[in-house]
Amino acid sequence: MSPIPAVWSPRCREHVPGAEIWLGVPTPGTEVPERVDVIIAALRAAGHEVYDAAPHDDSFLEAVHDPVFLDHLATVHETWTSSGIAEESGQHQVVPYVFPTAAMLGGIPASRAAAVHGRAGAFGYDTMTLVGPGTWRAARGAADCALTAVDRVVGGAGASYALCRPPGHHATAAAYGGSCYLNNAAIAAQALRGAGHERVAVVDVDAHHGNGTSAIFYERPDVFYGSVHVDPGAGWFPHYVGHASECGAGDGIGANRNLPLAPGAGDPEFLAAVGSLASSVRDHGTSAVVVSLGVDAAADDPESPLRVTRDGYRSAAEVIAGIGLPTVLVQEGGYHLPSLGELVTAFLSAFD
Ligand code: SP5
Ligand code: ZN
Repeated sequence: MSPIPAVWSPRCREHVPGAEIWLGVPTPGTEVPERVDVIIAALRAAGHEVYDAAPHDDSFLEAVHDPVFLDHLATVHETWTSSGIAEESGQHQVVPYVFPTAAMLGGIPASRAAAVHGRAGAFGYDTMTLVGPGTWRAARGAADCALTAVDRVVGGAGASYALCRPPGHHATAAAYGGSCYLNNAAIAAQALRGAGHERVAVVDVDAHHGNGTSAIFYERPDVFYGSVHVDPGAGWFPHYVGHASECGAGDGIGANRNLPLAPGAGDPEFLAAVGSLASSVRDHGTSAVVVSLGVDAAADDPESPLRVTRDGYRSAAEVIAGIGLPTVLVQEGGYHLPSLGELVTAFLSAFD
C-alpha cells in the first residue's frame, strides 16, 4: 500500500485576502496562502504523488451553483475596480455593507442593485470573506482540484485528496461566506453522481457546520450530508444552522444529519460522532464518499474551541476508510500553520 494521490493547483495561492473584517475591524485573517505551502510540503514529505489539477468545464460548477452567482464571483472584483469605488473608499477588496435579508425586504421583491457595492451583499453573506484580484482564479482552481480528484477515483483509485484553497463548505448555491466561494465538496459529490454513483455521502469533519453543502442537498435523497462540528447553539459560526434537529426536507428527509459538539470536546466525543456518521453512510446505501476534510477541530487551531488531537484525526480517518467505499477527500479549514500539514497527512495515512 502507498500514500494516496493528491491534487493541487498553483492558482490556489492567488487568493490573497490580506484581512478579514471581523465586527467591523480589519484583522489579519487566518485563511492565508501559506496554508497551501505547509500542506504541500507535508504531502511531499509523506511520499504522496502530487498532481496538477486539470481544467474542467463550467458545467460542473453550474450543476451546483446559480449561474448569476457564478458570473458575479467571476467579475465582481474587476467591476469593483472599474467602477471607481475601490479608489473612492480606499477598500481594494470587495466587502459588502448592506444585505438584502428577508427581514429588510418584508416581502417586497428586491431589484438587482445598480451599484456594485450594493450588489455585493446579495451574493456575499458576511464581511469576513473578501474578494480580491486573484480570488476567482483560486476558487476556480480549487474546484478543478476537487474535480481532478473525482476523476482519479472514478478511474479506479480507492481514494484521492484535493488540496482545495479557498475552502468551500460554507458556500451555498447562490452565496459565498465563511472564507468559502465555490463549494468544492458539493461540486465533487455532484460530479460523482454524474459519473454514475446513484447515492453519494458527504462526511464533513471540519470544526464548523458546512451550511453551504447542507443547504445545497437539503431536499435531495441522493446526496447524504453528515457533519460533526462545534455547536452553533453554543455561539459558534455559522450561528443560524447546524443544529441536531435539521434532518432534511421534502424528499431529502433523513439524508441530513448534524452532530454538534460542545466547545472543549475532544477525541472521545469526536470519534463517537464520526463512528455514528459512518453508520449512517452505510445505512444510506451510498457507493461513494466525499470527505470535507477540515482539521480546524484540532486543539491548537485559532478558529475553533474543539480539542481533537492528531491521533484523533488518524482514528477518525480509519473509521471513514473502514466504510470501504471510493473516497474523495477535499480540504476545508485548518489554520494552525505549524501543525496543519501533519494533521492532514495523519488523516490521509489511514487511506494508504
Ligand atoms: C472553512 C472554514 O473553516 N471557515 C471558517 C469560518 C468561520 N470563521 C469564523 C471567524 C470568526 C472570526 N475569527 C476570529 C478568530 C479569533 N481567534
Ligand atoms: Zn472550519
